[in-house]
Amino acid sequence: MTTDDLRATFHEPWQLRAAFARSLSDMYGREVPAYTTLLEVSHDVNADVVRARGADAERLGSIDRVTAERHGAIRVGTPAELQQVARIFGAMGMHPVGFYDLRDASSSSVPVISTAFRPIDRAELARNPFRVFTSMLVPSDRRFFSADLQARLETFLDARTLFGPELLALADRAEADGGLAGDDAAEFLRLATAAFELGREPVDQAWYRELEAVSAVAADIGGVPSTHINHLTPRVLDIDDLYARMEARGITMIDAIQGPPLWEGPDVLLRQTSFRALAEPRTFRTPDGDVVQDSLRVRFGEVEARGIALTREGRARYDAAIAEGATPEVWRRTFPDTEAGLVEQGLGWFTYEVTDDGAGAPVVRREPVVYEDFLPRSAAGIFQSNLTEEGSKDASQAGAERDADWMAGAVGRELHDPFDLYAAQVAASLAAAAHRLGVAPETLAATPSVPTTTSTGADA
Ligand code: OOG
Ligand code: NI
Repeated sequence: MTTDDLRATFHEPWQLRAAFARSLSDMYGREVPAYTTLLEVSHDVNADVVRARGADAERLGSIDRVTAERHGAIRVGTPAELQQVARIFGAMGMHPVGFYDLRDASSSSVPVISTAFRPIDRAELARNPFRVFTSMLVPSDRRFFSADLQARLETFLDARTLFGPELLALADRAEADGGLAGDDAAEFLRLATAAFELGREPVDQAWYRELEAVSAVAADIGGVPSTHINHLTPRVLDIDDLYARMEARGITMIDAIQGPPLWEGPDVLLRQTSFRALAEPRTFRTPDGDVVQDSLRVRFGEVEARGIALTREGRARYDAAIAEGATPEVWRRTFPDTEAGLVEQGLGWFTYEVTDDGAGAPVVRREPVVYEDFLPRSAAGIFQSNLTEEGSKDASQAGAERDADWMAGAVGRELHDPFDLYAAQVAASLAAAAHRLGVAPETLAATPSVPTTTSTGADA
């Protein structure tokens, strides 16, 4: 859509979300050229998979959805900053979902807790599933920060402004009015995108290095006066092929693909990998007041393949399998190798749709629900494999207690539970299907092994 088109029309939240994802992608491509290579390779891989597998390739989302699909990652310092982020994403129909504690999930020093902003309704996800993994520093955690460093960090964070008043006012208006008209939408998108550009202001070198000795992630968040997008992740249909093609192009990838192994059964949850953080030029102010050019390696290029969302039971099995080593052998012992098996054992989420068989008879189709969230272990793995320094962490100190309730308070909004969202989506599909068939929803729920396509013989 051109700027002229934007000006002409009212933008609903999903249109703002889709336009923001595109605008961020264009900006990140200019800042990190290797990301553009990643997009090219992703497109090639997806086109090849669609050619080879036909309709089956679109089982977990249409190729249009998958091609446009991105997740971003951002990092902020304080609850006040997180609340502002929530207002900006709220304008785009993105809500906080899930709580991730990365402080313990990683052996290196990652002093953050996180949530993800994303659409929560099925129709909204289908329109554009853009999501942003959002991490917040925990300066009061003594394993990482002394009382003195905490105090200076909080003073620094409280003094900076990441999001200006015009941007926040437009965000609030969009949320209240259910969208923005023409010029306002264009201005909102411009300001929101600019808020996540890499800062050009000189970085206080001594301050940055002091934080970096504790944690490179802490320095990236609290060592600079602005924020930036850390990575923007496209979705691919064959991540093993993508990994090989990137290496063939001479781009160094991290050692592994995080998450489930490559195996013959259904894909579940999430598999992710990334190219290593690249050195980007940054300007520093030295203690003597000189302004010097140096470089930082903090931003990387991640890519992911999404699978079927798992129930709590399925997730417990997943966690156990990952702990065992995530080999194909472990997977064969842990998971059934068909979708029907996942349904029968209550491990995966599936919706039920009634369609017409073409001759007027209703047909129930079972469709897998795509996993829309993240995995703390993979997230920690991605953080960790892109850090050049381990940082320091004093495990003998007690960590600051943080949980989902605390996060909900910090963000100032309801924090949705991902499992509840999947369950509600499935329940809604069952109710609608049962209504169309004139049967009780339990009848369908009790026969979860309906094949992909079943003629029920019932009257519509
Ligand atoms: C976030 C890392 C987590 C993912 O996809 O799991 C993440 C970050 O580096 O800020 O994005
Ligand atoms: Ni990511």
